[in-house]
Amino acid sequence: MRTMIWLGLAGAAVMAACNDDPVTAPGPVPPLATVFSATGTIGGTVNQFRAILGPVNGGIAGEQPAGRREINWDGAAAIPFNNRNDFPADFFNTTVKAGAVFTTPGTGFRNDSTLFSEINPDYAAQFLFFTPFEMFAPIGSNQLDQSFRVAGQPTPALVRGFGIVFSDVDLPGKTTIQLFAQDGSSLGTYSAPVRSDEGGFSFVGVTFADAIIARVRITLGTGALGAGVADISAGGTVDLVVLDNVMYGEPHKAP
Ligand SMILES: [Ca+2]
Ligand SMILES: [Ca+2]
Ligand SMILES: [Ca+2]
Repeated sequence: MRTMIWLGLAGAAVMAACNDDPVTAPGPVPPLATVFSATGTIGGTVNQFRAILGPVNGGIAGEQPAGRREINWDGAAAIPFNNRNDFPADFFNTTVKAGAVFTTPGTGFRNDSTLFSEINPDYAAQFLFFTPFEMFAPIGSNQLDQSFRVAGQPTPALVRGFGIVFSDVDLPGKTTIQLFAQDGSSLGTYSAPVRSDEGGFSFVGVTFADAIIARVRITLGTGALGAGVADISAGGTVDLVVLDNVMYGEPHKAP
């Protein structure tokens, strides 16, 4: 297991001031991010991240005082929508009340139990579920956004941490989560490390002291899944990446 935890100022490009700069008042101090990152045997880091967010609240409707929500994509309620390209974007706030809604510039979402082999048979040799047997990906794009709601309600919400398990990160710096505050400002972009073993899992998670994350932009490698699209490790030109468990702090109503 390779685990890395570091503290950083969210979204801050730290620059030394030139000596001849005019003296200016210091700007607002960006919030301090704690970043968790692992590849290979990631379970220890994932459990550490889960523990920091707190016990899982499952699909309990309404705002809970503390704890986390976690989507593993494996529940029976998703079965009617599995292995199709029209998985409902609000499923995890309406059917399962977990406070998560998704958007994508692509054409839809897929909750898949076949390692995406029904899209392309070679994908079964690339991807692996972290929790059996379903994983998730957008269709027609390698990008999706997750935003937060008070569980089961349309009310926008904020979370204090967000982490995600990826499968088959082949290129450095291309699979990322970018966190955004309620005012749309960036709280930083954080990369998942390249896969280091047969399992091929990568984890990145970020926490703040307070619930300040309104939206997360998830970028999966460098290309979208497709029948004629091979992964870069299988003779293709793009790095294909899919996601499994998504974990985040309890969504609290935005002020
Ligand atoms: Ca799963
Ligand atoms: Ca690969
Ligand atoms: Ca890949």
